[in-house]
Amino acid sequence: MHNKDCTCWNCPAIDIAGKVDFRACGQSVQHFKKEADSSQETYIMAECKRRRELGLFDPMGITFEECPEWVETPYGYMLKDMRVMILGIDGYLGWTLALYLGGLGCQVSGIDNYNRRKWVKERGSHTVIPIARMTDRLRAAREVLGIDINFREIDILDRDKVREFIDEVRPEAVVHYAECPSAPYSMIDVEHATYVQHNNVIGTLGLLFIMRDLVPESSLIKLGTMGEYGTPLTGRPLFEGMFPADATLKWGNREWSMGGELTPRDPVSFYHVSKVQDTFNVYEACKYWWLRSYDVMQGVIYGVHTDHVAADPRLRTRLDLDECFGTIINRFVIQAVVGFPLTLYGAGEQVRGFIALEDAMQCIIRLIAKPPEPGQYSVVNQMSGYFSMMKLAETVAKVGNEEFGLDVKIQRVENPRVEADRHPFEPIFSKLPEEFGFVQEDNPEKEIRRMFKLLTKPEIRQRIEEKKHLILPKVWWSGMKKEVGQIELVKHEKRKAIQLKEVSRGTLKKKHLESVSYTQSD
Ligand code: USQ
Repeated sequence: MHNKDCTCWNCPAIDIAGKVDFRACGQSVQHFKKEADSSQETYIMAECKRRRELGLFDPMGITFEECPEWVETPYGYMLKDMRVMILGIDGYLGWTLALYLGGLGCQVSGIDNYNRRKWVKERGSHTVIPIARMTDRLRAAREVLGIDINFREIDILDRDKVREFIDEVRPEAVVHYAECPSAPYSMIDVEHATYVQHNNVIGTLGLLFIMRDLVPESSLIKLGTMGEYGTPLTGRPLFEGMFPADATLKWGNREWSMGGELTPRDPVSFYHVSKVQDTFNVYEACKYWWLRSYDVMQGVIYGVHTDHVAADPRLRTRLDLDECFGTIINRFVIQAVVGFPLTLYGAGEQVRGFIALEDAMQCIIRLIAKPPEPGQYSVVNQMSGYFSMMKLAETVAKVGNEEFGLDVKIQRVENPRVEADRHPFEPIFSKLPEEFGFVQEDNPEKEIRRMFKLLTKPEIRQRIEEKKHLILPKVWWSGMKKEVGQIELVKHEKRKAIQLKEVSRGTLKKKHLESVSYTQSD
């Protein structure tokens, strides 16, 4: 169990009492650990809200393994009937996570204002997998899975209502998905850019104050994005939020340690900028108020499957095809189903980190199971592999052609975004497997196959046909408004040549090369 040695110090069920120097919080919690039982200057005692009979005790004295309130699950020890609140519970990830957590015996609550449904409707689109209304979702969760979800229709910007609900539920972990997730949506015009930044940044900032006042001991699992880092052309590794202890900065003939400092961010849209702003706000809140947070830099998600959402049609999670809310692998499979040539933007050699829906759920649950220490702000890069867009298109085409009898073509279209489409990429994503026991269970090919099975059903194919005209992008980062034009249909031989070029390019870092050759044979 990855969290067996955690102690009450990590547990959201304790109240901290004692003489604490709140100025020395954040990264320096080690200091208190050392001093806990010796110094007269600083000491901390704990009181357990679940086991009042213990009185005041040393928070480092009882481990999760020893505590009867922490029970074994496949994801580590978890607090019995843990109260987890999901902000944005009606979305692609929120709904899926609610069922997953409910299945583990957590008391799940959540808020949503149905904005995701509204944004997609505003773009003239719909989810290609039909989803039920919230009342029907909740009823189905109860009837089919025996899960009771405490839902409230609330906008994250309505701070009074959020405060009231958090006060009522007193969540022990808060998962924050209540943001607009779309880069293209934020680039439509000034109204959309300001709307996305206001919704995301102010929503999160308000939440931080509410958590400070009501539940400072709860962990905040905050959804960030790998896109915060951008794709530095220097090839510098994308560390997990902060520089490792042995990183140094050299300038002239001087040298400094960079260990523990936030790494540079280079976002790629106004949406991504909102996530960077969140990073700083959450980081500061942990520093000022001893809040505890995992900031999750998530790669691009793909897939539709977990056992829970597949248990009944009313439990399905959404899947979008439009340029704003459909993400690449999902869009490619959707395109393939209706014979639309897969849309590679630009050269198609961009590389991004990816993670399957089910694996992403596993990661979040493992993070909930191992809460950060008071004041701890920690970043995890949540992805399970990285691939070029061309490689992904090839994989979708291969599975579609060979296993589903389709005729899948690939096209290169003008790239409406401002992004490097040839670049080195060396993400570090070792914390989740090494510190939280994450084991990858899914991969693009497996999930693509599963998606084809579902999406080739006549009623879903029909829903895709109805919105096919929304596949080609019209939102340009430059502000131009026109549908992108085709550059070329990519012939099979050319696809092969591009991949070979990828592996032979001398400027790429060794690790990147390994990844490319790995994905070729995958
Ligand atoms: N792309 C294509 N063809 C398409 C769609 C996209 O070539 O039809 C390319 C884009 O140019 C981009 C890459 O695929 O280089 C990824 O695009 P995407 O639309 O799948 O994802 P993105 O806009 O990066 O945003 C998505 C989620 C966002 C999350 C982000 C993680 O919408 O919420 O933060 O993935 S990351 O990309 O790591 O920043």
